[in-house]
Amino acid sequence: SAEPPRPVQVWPDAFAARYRAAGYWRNETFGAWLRERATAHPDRLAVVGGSQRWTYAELDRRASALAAGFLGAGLRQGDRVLVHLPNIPDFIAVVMGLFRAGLIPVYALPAHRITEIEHFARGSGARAYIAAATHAGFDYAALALELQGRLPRVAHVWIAARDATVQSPAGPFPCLDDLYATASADVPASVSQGRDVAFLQISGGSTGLSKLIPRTHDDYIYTLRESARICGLDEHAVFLGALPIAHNFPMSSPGFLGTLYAGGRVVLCPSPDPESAFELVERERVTVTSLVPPLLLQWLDRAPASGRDLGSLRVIQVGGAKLSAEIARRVRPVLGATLQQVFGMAEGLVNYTRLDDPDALIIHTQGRPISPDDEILILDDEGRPVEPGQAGHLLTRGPYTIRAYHDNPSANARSFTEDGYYRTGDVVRMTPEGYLEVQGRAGDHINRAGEKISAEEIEDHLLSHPQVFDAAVVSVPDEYLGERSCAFVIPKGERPRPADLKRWIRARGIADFKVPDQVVFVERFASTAALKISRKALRAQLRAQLLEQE
Ligand code: J2J
Repeated sequence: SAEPPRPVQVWPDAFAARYRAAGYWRNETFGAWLRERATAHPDRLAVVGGSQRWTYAELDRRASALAAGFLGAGLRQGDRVLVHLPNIPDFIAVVMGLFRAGLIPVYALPAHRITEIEHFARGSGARAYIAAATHAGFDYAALALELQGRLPRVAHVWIAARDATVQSPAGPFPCLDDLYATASADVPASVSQGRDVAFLQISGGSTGLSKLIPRTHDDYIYTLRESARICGLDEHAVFLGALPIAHNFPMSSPGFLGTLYAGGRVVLCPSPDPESAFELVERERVTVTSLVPPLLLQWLDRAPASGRDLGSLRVIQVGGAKLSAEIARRVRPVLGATLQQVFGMAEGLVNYTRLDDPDALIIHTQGRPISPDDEILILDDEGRPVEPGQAGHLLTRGPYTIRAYHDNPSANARSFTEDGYYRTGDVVRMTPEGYLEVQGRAGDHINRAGEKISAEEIEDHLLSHPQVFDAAVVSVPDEYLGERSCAFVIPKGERPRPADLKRWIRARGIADFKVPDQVVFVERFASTAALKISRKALRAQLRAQLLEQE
């Protein structure tokens, strides 16, 4: 079979030249800057998690050992490697080791299951899979076995914990701890160039399955540098990774990578529950963290009675889904920190409110772009610019927004204009100050507490059930989650029980957050009679019907 294509990301020459001339792209690489930091301040703490406390020198050494181990096992520069790890220090050593070796991480969320992992492995042509043995009650080593059974191309598996007992047919899976022990004296700081693809991030997926997003060293490091500056990070910064750090937000805005880039310390919280986070904030004197709105709600709710000293917190970033002004207002009085709203996307564009902005902007807007070269278009349904201050579709291009997904011509044709703008699918308006307010989405995904769910993907799973004739999945406003998912189902023959349908979906091997929160049975969809009604129109109608009933 043909070799799968290598990931690339190319901007037209004139744009690339402009971004280099402006100093955005500096031909820096991940492997090289980590070595620079480790040389400049070897003994400063870089990563804290569980019982581990790694200095910059230690992180650098581990990255080199892993790089040597991965290449020694037979992986070749440019190979893709699925990274399926929770918030543990190994996550950071692994990605830094992959960067150093010129290998390309493909990030999966801990919640993803075999169906999604297989999709990412196929789409990227991955040759290796790295996971924890078990985490939060799930057996990732068993998933590894299943994956290799389905896709023999994934020839290499590494498991994070030494006590992994799962045997592959060829014996126990090797573990990272064995690689850390490898001698690695002759690993170069970096074998990559700035323009090379550093990793594949996954898209929120508005239609169908997630797409793969190739980001280069040049473009991503630019966002780290600027995000760290905008968020006031320096060597004194202590960043708490509370959301799963495979998410683009806690990874790069400025996230754990931006914190390390700035020479600060990353503290990893392996569980999302606020009490674990508060304990770490107090113990490690955390200064900044990133949260999605529902998690912020929990923090606001539980911080006062937690008995923890949270006085070290300077900045609470909130993004991933719309934050209401009501809640935004409570951040400073309750948590004693400055709120920063963050409106970003794994495809590129990130907007921040600035720390010294007036309260009106911090509370009511989702910020303004990182770069003076982020180009923003707000268009009406016919593709014409809206009047100033009016809402419209957000399109963007710039020095860190991709021009194409990996190996996906049909998605590229849909998601990018001919002159290279990315269609975000978001509906926004711009304030006179040039700040964006997110109004909603044009596309049909569900933004469930910051996790994006494609309606189409879940409908396909429902349709595979023998007692389902047709299905439409819609988002419903939810006080706590922001949005929850509701599946309208036309049964075929005997009506299945909602719980059985949910179990069916789960058994398809997909992330738990994608299982419909609510199932409503209907006899027919009113307008499917008019044969050509779009799914989009149908979903809108069903959503309206549901809201009316409530
Ligand atoms: C409303 N909607 C928002 C916000 C994202 C930083 C922050 C977030 C993400 C992210 C990210 C929103 N208000 N503040 O990658 O680097 C919705 C929009 C957007 C989509 C992108 C980062 N912040 N959104 O959430 O790729 O609909 O990235 O297009 O997961 O989340 O989702 P994702």
